[in-house]
Amino acid sequence: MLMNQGESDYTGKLERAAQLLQDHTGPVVLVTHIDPDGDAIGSCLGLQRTLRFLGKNAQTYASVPRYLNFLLENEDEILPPGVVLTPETLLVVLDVDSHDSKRVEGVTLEGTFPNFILNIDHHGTNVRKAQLSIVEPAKAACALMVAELVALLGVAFTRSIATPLFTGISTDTGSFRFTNTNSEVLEMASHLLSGGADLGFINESLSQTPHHMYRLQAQVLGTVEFLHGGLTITAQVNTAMLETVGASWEDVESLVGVIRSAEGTELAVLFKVYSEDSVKLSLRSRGRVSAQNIAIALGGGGHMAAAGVTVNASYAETRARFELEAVKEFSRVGMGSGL
Ligand SMILES: [Mn+2]
Repeated sequence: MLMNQGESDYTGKLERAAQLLQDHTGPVVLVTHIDPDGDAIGSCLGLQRTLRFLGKNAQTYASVPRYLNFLLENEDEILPPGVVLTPETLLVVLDVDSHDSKRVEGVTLEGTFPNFILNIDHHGTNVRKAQLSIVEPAKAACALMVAELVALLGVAFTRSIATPLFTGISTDTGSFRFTNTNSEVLEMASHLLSGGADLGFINESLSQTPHHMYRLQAQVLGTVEFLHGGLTITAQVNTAMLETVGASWEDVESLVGVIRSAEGTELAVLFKVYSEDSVKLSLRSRGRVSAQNIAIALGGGGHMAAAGVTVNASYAETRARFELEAVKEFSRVGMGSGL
């Protein structure tokens, strides 16, 4: 694979990170992004357990969503956001740009960055301003990068370490179905399974749909529309729908996955109408168009296959802006004729 200059020394940087963590005697604080997903929590837990195995004082601060609680071995394994760093703390920021203060959760970093920061991330939009930024967009999951770091630290994949890392890789590859599922992903998944990652436990724990979700899905699926000659499927969800069925915004994350399998579509978009002037789009692509390009054009970010953006405008205006950018993206890849 051809890599650009900044990313050509991935292994060297990972080795530096391993050395840094080995040598560090003070506390290690791990944080990740807001609305943490399986990759975010899995990366933190995999690294935290590895560091504790090495005798380090390592602690994650994050808001664990209820559906990922099964990964925790005890209830205070991850503490709520709001840590105050001491000068001797090494800060590890996973699965998010350490310098994106709106997205980093757990610690307040606005303006000042007094501590040494190790940033491990696979988002190409990362500005790479940490003292050690390991950013590799070609990696399917941050948990894959952490697993490679764990191997460099010489720590074996036990059930306890492998299970969250496997969950992270599984989450960001859509259970090994997205196009980012390459041989490297499957090889690492194999190593993690050999180490005791419990695939059955992970998948059964992740497929525990709360009863109200079926009623929420009925409401959201009632809003489905097909645009762009059937290339795009959209749906929307708003506060009133959530209130009707007793659901929360946290419940909504998975719904874009429900619509993305529509026959003949290339793009799936779920509009989360937070208020009169705030709408979040969750975009999914099957791989021919870039969800990331559309999200970036609207002020957000993400990956080719999965991206998101919050637009401060009405639903109607947000939707109009989205449709414009989607047509541009379909045109860019030669699918725009007649749209
Ligand atoms: Mn990720």
